[in-house]
Amino acid sequence: MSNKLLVPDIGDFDKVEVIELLVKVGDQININDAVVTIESDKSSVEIPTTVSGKIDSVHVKVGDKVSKGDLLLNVSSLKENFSEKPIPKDTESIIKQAEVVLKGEEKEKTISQEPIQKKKETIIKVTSNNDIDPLETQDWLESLSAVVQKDGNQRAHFLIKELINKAYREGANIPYTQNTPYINTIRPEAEVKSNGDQNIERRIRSLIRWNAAAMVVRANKKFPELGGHIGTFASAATLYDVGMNHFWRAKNNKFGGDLVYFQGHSAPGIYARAFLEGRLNEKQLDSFRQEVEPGGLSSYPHPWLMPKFWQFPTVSMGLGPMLAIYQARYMKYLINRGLIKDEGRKVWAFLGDGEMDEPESMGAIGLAAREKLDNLIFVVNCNLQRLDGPVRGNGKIIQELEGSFRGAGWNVIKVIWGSYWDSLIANDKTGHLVKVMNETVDGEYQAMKARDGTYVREKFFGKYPETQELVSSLSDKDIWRLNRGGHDPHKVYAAYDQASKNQGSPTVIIAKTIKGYGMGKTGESVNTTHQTKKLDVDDLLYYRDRFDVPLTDEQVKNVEYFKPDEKSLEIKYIKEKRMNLGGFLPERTTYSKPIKVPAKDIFDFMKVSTGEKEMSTTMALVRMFTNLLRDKNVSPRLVPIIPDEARTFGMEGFFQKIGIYAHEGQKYEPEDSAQLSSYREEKTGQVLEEGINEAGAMSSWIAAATSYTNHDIEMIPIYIFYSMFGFQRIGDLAWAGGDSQARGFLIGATAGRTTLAGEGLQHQDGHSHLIASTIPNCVSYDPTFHYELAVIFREGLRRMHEKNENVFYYITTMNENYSHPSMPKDNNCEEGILKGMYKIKEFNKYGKTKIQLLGSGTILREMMAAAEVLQDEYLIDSEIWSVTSFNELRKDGMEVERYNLLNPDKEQKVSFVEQCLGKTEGPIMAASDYMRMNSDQIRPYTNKSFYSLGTDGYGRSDTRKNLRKFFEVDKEHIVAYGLSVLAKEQLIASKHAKEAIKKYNIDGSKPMPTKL
Ligand SMILES: Cc1ncc(C[n+]2csc(CCOP(=O)(O)OP(=O)(O)O)c2C)c(N)n1
Ligand SMILES: [Mg+2]
Repeated sequence: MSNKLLVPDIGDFDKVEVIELLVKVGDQININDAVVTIESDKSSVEIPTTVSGKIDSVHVKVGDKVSKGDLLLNVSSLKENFSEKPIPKDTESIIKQAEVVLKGEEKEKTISQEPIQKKKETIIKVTSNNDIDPLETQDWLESLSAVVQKDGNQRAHFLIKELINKAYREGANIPYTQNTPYINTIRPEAEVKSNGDQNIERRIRSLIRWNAAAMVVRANKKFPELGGHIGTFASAATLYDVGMNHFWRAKNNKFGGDLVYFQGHSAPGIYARAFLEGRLNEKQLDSFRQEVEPGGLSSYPHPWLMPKFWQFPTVSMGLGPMLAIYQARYMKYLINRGLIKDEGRKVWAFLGDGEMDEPESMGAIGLAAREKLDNLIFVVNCNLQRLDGPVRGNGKIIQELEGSFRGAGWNVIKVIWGSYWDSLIANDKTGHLVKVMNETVDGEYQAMKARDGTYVREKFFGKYPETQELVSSLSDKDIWRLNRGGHDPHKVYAAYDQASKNQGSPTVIIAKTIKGYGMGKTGESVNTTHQTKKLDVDDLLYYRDRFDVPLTDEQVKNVEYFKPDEKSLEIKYIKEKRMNLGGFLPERTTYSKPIKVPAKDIFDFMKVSTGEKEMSTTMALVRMFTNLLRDKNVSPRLVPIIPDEARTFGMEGFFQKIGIYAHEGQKYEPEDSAQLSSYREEKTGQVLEEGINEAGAMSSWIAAATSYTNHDIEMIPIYIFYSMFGFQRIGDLAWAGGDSQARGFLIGATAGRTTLAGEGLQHQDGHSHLIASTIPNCVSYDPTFHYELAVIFREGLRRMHEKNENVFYYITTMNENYSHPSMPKDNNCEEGILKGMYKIKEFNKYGKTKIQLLGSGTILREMMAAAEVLQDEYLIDSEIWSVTSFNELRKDGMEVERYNLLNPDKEQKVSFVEQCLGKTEGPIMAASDYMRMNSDQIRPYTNKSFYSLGTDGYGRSDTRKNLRKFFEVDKEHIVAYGLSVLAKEQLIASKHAKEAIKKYNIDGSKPMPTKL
């Protein structure tokens, strides 16, 4: 039986070129095997076969242009393929879902067909048919109607609100509202109790509190400039301790480990616990914030500085919450793709209430709910204060957060009141206590904790006679002891327990605490708490007494640490608890295996000329990926990340080939299902299509780029973005990526100030390489030709994923189409590409005057064109250098210069720039599609005269030609400037330059583009 394989629907394209034949006559092929690669001027896509069998004949060859319906292959098979053609997976699941829905509808119909009791017409109608006592319902509704008629809507609204509050407190499942009353979500009766020894845990916590404060105070006694925070951890100690003792499971050889994002400036508390656990010693605590000598403890969680300890950099506020959300999503991605086991691991993120004001903190909460991230738990420490003062003096941060998170679909657990409040709330028969709780604003709550019990009785309970009465038998001391939920280990335990068991949605625990808890008059709940880093003797004595730390007055005066004997109950307990949970935390380890990079020849096709065929480097990159996806080692590890720009970059072919990750699969038949590049979502999909969300995409990239440590699996994330919306948009995340020792590729596509012609000021990037250069472990390149890209990319794979170097790559690719030459045969070419420059062409016709032309990215081609004009019209020789990375050249130059200055008596090293240019003739002129500062970076590392051209100033939309003219980086300007440079160097007469300026209509009086 013979079947024909035809060109499928390829969308809007017609006459598309065949660039690769992946099969030949006689091959056995199976359904979905790629047989041919076709390429339009925008993208290349593989065509998979829809028939299986042996190939009888091939009807196309490379270079042919094909359209929908053209014959590709004849395939002979044993059976009739059409009859055995399986229903596509998507269609099958859609049919199944439709059946389920239909069944559901039938059921609903049968219920609704039951006789409905005729009711008297009222203003409000009963819609539920699950009513067990319609008469009673009727009474209630009639009462309500009467209220509406007699006292108006407002009164009705009030009564309903009161009813809901009452119902909530009785434990009834009430309908959705934005907020619940200002009480704990978990009723005391429903609290799951901890099996921990509360006395020992309190003693341990007190010691951690003390040592955390002591390390900050001691550091500042030595060097007052060092700083540090006491108040934040003081407010969060219980929140951390309960997690450490009972919930957070460490990574070990049996389990992948929970991932905890610690609030940055609570670091002293985490160190103080590690001290009791025996992981850090006194000397190390004494080197808090003194990191220059090895062994110092970093100010905040920085994996770069403490690579065996910290896992996640969090102190730039807002990054922690966002990174944690995408980490949890990435964990599910790995599970759904079958790359790691589902072990029920959790991601916990500790956040400040002030931090929640950062747009990034709340920016991705919708995604967390949508993706049903029940492996994610946020703990917001609501100590009601930020750095300057109250977070919401006039409102209630807890209620505000509750509303936002509930609205987004999270499971919200409020932990507001400690156990001492339980009986008061239970006795609040009139509801006045909850009323005061609801009415009191955070500014008042804060002020109360800065005062005393008498003040609280007066200001809080004194508001209504009913509440005054409620506490009449309590002393002021008792009132003062009424604790906040976040300081009550029982309440915190119950919340963590419920959060850990929650399914189908992420959880946020909103815990109320006191900033500077236990710090007394100078630090507790006062506006200046955040920056209190010095405690005088009286404060220290108070702190000791407050937490019963067994130190003498003398020891307190010396601010000594306290660590019980190794055999003490406390130390045994703290270690035992951690051992039960699998080990210590935080801890950063790596057991991933390197990825074997593909053989060099996988990129050979990029080392030969494209001939007449023109393409952009963005397209060359997509071609390269298509090839990489055929490498069995690399393919499953690739994580393509795109923020809604796949079609811009010609990557839509990936949708069908490797699928878009969607945790629920695809519940609909895509509009373009018949097309080759159909929008295919799948549970095991590989592409992370992030939508218009660069920060989210970057967070995904960081999660994947640190997969080797957090999930012990080396992955190759490739995040492709509009270069302008890269570093400049998410620079802080990129910095955090560097700190995290991320490994992966960032691709700034459609790059360059003049390359992206029509898009204008906000799209045209002329500086991303400069921002990239600020990140020490970011290696960046601006290649021009496809073989440069191939060499750079393969080396990136080798360095990062085979050799496990902790660097990441930033590569710009363009959307300008041109033909690409073959890779020069010169043996040093590859080394030059990687080090940053190599000679690509030389004009030596006249042997009189010479200039060195350095070009980068697409401007290299302007240089090459200018060199021809210089030779043909002005008899000037030149050498043209392709500069793939001014950044890499500068790094080398700096290092060499430093070495030479530090070793004046030794043989002086020569920078790579000087190795290339030192012995050449003539001045140097460099240009790129970036600001002059880009090429100026190497100016100090050569002794020759150096001039640069660049695209300083705001971009604007126009044709590419006009833009290059405007920014003076087109071939005409290069010629004119080149002649001027030679005249300045007294190598030719200035009249030549003047003539060229005139000839090319260059207006010498035009202001600098930076001023236009
Ligand atoms: C992006 C960013 N902006 C500013 C800061 C400086 N900063 C450090 S802590 C802090 C206040 C934090 O308040 P909150 O989040 O409520 O934490 P708390 O200490 O109260 O637990 C500020 C403004 C920062 N670390 N990151
Ligand atoms: Mg705060």
